[in-house]
Amino acid sequence: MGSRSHSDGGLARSCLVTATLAVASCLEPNPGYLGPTTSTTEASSSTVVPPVEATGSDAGSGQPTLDGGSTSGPGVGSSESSTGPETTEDSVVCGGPLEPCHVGPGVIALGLDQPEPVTLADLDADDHLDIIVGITNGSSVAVLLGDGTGSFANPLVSAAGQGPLAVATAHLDGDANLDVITGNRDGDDVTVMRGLGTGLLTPPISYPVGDRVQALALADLDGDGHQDLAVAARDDHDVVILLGNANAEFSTGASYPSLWRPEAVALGPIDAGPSLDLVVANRDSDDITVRLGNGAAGFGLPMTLSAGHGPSDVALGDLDEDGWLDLVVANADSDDVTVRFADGNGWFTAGWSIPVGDRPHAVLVVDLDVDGALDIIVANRDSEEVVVLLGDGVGGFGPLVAFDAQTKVSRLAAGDLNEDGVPDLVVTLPDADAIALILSAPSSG
Ligand SMILES: [Ca+2]
Ligand SMILES: [Ca+2]
Ligand SMILES: [Ca+2]
Ligand SMILES: [Ca+2]
Repeated sequence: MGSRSHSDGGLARSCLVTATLAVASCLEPNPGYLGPTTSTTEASSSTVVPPVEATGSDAGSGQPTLDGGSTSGPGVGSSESSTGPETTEDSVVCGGPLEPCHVGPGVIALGLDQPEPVTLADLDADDHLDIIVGITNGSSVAVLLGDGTGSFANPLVSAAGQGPLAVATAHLDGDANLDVITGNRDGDDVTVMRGLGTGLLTPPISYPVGDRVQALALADLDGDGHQDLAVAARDDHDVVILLGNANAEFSTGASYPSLWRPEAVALGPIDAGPSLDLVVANRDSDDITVRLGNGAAGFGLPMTLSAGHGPSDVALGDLDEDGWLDLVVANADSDDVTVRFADGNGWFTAGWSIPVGDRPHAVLVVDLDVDGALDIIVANRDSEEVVVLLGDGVGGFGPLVAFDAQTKVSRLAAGDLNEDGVPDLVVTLPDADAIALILSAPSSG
């Protein structure tokens, strides 16, 4: 493993072009490319690992960012240029590391106050992905039905809980329609809205959870065939399990104290056991709590991993393709992402700390350029951009590519909205009362 070589195939020159400004800034191949981990700190379970550093001499030069200007594009420093919801900013990133091309962000105005959480699913069962957005300064969700070309109908608005900060979809009852769940900051609850198959939803049913529900994750935790929830109540400093039944109803299961202010939660198989495990990002204690699952909706003792400052989101994916899910953390206060590699025993070795921009707020892991290797996508709230770190499949990442949104960004979702086989991105724009699409486009080559 130590001899894994750098991949140079994805490091060709690329340009970030902002069409409306007719300015191009090119990303050079990164000489300080971060290769795979060469020295790691193996830690036994239930101990605390020191803060992640880019290891050894890579620390200074090994950041996969280039200079700040070229990664932010020509919009940098133009915070006073208010982007109205109707404005479409066309940036094209193609011809280089990001093959095929992606174009955007293209803005869709919602006219609904502060859209933040977003997910993608086919709510009307026409085989085209739809966009589901929580309206955080309010108590609703908006559904935009897709036609498979990357175009969307006007939003259909249904009632949800108060101040939704998390949204997910699942089949919760016996019918063919997908249902919607929101985690609600101001309602301190989770609400379930059954799908009607049209994009509209039934009135919300509330399940109280705790103070300031911030995040949720969905999976069948006890193997009964019904979806369960792990819900972070940030200001109660715990994660509550809600157990689902066949009728879209939930009962309260165990509650797991976390450290300070759990702000994001993920479920996935971390170790070799058959059960799903729980990963929680703790915003105010700068760490990650990992609990291994017992297959019966219960979780074991907490193991604590350090992260950067202010971890705000977490994602799981096998970045080095060794069969174990690795961990990616967005750190809002240290402006970086932490990447740590799973060892298969329920623990994570040291990895990378990669600067990504100002106030990373959301992260997801997806193979955006369909080269078979997972990539990291980050929404940087204060630098108003979506940035992409292309993975090489052995744990390294190429240069950072940015899509300038010119307004604050919040949460991300990925899916093939225009049905060309290449994932597309949706990011919410809470200050603009809008969402933006970054769509795959035919390669100019
Ligand atoms: Ca649909
Ligand atoms: Ca792995
Ligand atoms: Ca990829
Ligand atoms: Ca696509």
